[in-house]
Amino acid sequence: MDVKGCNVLVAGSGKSGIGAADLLKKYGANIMIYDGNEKLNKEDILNKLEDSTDVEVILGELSDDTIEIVDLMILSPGIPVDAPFVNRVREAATPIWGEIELAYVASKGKLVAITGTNGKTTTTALVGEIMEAYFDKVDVVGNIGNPYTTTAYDSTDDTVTVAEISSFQLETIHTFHPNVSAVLNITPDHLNRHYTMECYTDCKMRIAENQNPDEPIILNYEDSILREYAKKLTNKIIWFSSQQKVDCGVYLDGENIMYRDEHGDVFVTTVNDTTLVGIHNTENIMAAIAISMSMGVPVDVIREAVKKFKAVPHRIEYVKTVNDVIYYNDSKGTNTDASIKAIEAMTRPTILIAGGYDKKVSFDEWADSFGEKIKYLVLLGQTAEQIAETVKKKGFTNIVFAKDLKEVVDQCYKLAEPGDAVLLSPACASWGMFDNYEQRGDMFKEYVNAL
Ligand code: UMA
Repeated sequence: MDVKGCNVLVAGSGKSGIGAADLLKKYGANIMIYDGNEKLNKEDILNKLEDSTDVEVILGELSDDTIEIVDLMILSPGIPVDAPFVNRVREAATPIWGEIELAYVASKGKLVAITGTNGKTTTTALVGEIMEAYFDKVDVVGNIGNPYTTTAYDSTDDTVTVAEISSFQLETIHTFHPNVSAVLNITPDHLNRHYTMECYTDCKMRIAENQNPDEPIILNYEDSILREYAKKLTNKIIWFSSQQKVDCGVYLDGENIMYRDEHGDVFVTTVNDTTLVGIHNTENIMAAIAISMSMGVPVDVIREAVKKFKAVPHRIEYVKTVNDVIYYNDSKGTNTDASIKAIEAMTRPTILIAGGYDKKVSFDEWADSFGEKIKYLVLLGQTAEQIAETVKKKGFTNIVFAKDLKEVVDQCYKLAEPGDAVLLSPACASWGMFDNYEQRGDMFKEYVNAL
């Protein structure tokens, strides 16, 4: 990568920005880190860098003088591509790359990229473990919380990189080219950023735009949006389906997960040989199998790795049982579809905790999934009122409001009776009240463990 002596503006000083700046430094670029949050401390940002020599930090407003000297801007995923300062950089005809584009350009070896509205973290973690069981050098990166830029420099021709990729990250790719890609599902999410489902879908499908026709894209046959979109793809499609046999790909035959290609059908594993629960997790496993088979991993290695794999934290995670009430942390249920899956996985009368950052989505379908299972709804955050109005229209009135997560847990403790479950599955992002969903989930677990 030839950026020596170039003036590179790294926008965003979160994980991605720091990863990008560290990487660029190794290639000899002149680095300016810009963050719109003027309350941040410049020293704190510099201290996060491996080498902060000659790195400039700019907070708050970005001047025209700075924009004029910038040769390349690296954008963090959380910054909208139509933010005013981004438009100003674009108008100056300065190239804009996302953090994953930068990492891709700098990296070597093979790349597996996984996207989808839900299940991407579980699937990425599982694929990572399968790859680690077979290949010598594996990096698991991306939206999962480990920026791709932190591993790119040390990658070699033998490295296998498994990347969880969000729609935000796909907006700013150019040459990003996975050897194997996967789109697990597409349901409404992040519509405040992408505006329409069409734009959101187009953005997700960019994951495969640079792939050659013989390189596989793994798709969920039961997702109507994906099945429709597949008609216009020129890629090699490998399907997975929890409902029917597919001509080429992974399917469920009773409890058996099978793989089929032109050579015939192969038994891979059974749904009983895993600790993951719910049909959505069976789909994640099937996607991971399709990806791993495409990467040439033998079936017995896949079977063993699936068996050993444990659920990722914050995804329908068991926390504690208090007075025969089971508390579950599903803080990663940051959209309605993920939360519906958690509700479906509950087998007891449930007190549901929901609400958070407003992504401008409807809560109708989510409220319809309550059935008789949800006893009480405890609400917090920006969307609390909107959610209350939606569920009231459907005749659900057992609603309690709380000002913070501590009060939420106290309310649940009072409301719950032996035999109930308490489920934190907010159907909303955590932003605004928490740094991220991990912090929200960790705080919830802390309060529950103190009961
Ligand atoms: N910022 C601005 N201007 C803006 C917006 C943000 O300057 O308009 C600054 C903020 O002040 C902050 C910095 O940008 O200092 C944060 O950057 P960021 O939001 O891109 O966050 P990172 O720490 O770099 O984390 C990002 C991903 N975050 C988002 O996409 C919002 C992380 O995904 C990811 O793990 C990480 O890169 C490593 O790749 C989190 C996420 O919530 C888990 N993802 C969404 C999701 O899963 O639904 C997409």
